Amino acid sequence: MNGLTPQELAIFHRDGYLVRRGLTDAATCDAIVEMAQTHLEVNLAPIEYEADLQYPGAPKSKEAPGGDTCRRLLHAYSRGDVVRDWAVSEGIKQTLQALLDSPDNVLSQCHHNCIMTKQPGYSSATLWHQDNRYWAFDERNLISVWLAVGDETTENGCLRVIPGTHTLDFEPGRFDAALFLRPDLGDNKALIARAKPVPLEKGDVLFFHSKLFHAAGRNRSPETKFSLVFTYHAASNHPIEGTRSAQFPGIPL
Ligand SMILES: O=C(O)CCC(=O)C(=O)O
Repeated sequence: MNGLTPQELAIFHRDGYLVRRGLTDAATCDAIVEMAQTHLEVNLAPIEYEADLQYPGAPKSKEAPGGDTCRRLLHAYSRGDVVRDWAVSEGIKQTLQALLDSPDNVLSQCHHNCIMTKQPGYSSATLWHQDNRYWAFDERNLISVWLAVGDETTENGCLRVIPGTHTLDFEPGRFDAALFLRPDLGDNKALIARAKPVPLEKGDVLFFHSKLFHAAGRNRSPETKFSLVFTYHAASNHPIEGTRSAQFPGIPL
């Protein structure tokens, strides 16, 4: 039940992502939401604020209206047993063994490792990017794992992906200074026209390749959208010493 079919494996290699529907039970999702809400209420650090990043739609500063809106609760792995148990659970472990074609895999505490808290009102949009644009490993072959602890729709800002882009390499001129795809270029417009939303239901888990281009809109619903996100890599794919990717030890699965 935790393993993958050959068809699912082929879809991941073709598209760069795979959704496993209902991989996580509702009680676990509810417990993660409850924990995240408590941590939000008491501003339990470390937190990344919308105003820190200045993505489109973010408050102009910490002092502006909505300036204290949390974008992500960081260091999710350290926030509670329910999160830790999920991150190393059999369903995650076995799926990654198949997708990475590796028996031994590791959770990176340095990247993602967060609970996204996309809030109504002051949440921002995330432009088109690859997750590994600032990461430093022997190989650009990592997988981000995104648990929908509630339903994710285009209205509340679910992820959008451009299928198959994990296999492409682009010249630096396609990107802006922050390594987002420049939306003004014709070639980028054609690529972005192929994008698909990835709506998720509570308990669904999205696995996506670190080179897959993805983006997301703002939350236009009245409720906060919480998502738990971790990044994993094969034990044989090492972070480069001295970089942010090697700042904290990996957690073996
Ligand atoms: O939910 C979003 O805005 C997208 C987040 C994202 O893609 C990221 O943090 O890498």
